[in-house]
Amino acid sequence: MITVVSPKHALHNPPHEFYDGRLIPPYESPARVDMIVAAIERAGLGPLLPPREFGVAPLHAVHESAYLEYLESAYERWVAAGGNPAAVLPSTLAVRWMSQPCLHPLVAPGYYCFDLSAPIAAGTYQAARASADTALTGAALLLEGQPLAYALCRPPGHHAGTDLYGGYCYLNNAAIAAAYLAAPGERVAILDIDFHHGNGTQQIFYQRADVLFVSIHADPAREYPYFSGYAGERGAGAGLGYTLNFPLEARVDDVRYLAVLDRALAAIAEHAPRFLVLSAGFDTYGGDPIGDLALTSAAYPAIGRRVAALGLPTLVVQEGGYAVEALGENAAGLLRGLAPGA
Ligand code: Q9C
Ligand code: ZN
Repeated sequence: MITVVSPKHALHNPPHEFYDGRLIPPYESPARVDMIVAAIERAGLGPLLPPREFGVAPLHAVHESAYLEYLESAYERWVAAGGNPAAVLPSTLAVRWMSQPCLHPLVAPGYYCFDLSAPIAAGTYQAARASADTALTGAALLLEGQPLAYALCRPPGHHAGTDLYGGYCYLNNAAIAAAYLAAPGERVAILDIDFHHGNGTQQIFYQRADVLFVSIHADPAREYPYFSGYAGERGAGAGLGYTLNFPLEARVDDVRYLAVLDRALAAIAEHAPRFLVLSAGFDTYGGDPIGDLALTSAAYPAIGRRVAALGLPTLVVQEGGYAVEALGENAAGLLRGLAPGA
């Protein structure tokens, strides 16, 4: 199995996030990638390669041009206008009927983000571009015939929508890869097993029938992202029926989780996709500091074996997971379960 990972992830290192009225140290840290890389090397799971460069064209297939232009220059413009050089974090958010696109450099962030957990620091855009290239390289490997690739993306992506960032996510790596794989008219499925609902990925493909989006996550009635991820969200227009949400109650254990996973996998098999993109978060782990599910490390190889039984070329895209000490073991466990012959 090939892992794709870029050293540029470390360029994204904001000093804080804002949560419940407090500036706190970020849960989403560079150490996460280091732990996963070390575990992959320890387990002998195959080579680690740097990403290729794909330019901006595949980003435009998913994100709006004005949004991409904003992200590219947001930090420099913020600092030049007198914003805190530590990171971009807006004070005023564009919500519902107050959503005119005011592009003043200290204000535009509030038009393009939906929460305060995703500061833009000096290296954030470069890291986000490398993260998208990491997912695209994994997609290219599948197109070249690899049965399995792991895109060790950081920052993560599944909360980023066509023109919104938030939830530690700026560019939607999994969506960019899925759109790239779907481009030649192929059907693709995305299975999102991060603890949090993949609201950005859902929004990007909500009206499309060629890309099935299936997500298993904490019930948004009690957990982030709160305003999206309910079972009644099923797609719209041509995409009606091609979004499937499985909200979970608190403290779900391995047995219960795997039973829900089997239902999600049955829906994917019915779609008969050419490729599977697995948005993989490990914040479902019982020890995760921001999750409330109760999976053990043994769940991840079991999840991997079940997903592998679909028999689909699979791109694993790294999303969340904040129990840093266990993150390497959990990620390596999923990959071991997925790898052919495991
Ligand atoms: N106490 C991903 O896992 N804040 N993003 C939650 C919980 C935002 C998670 C605070 C969580 C975003 C990729
Ligand atoms: Zn998450």
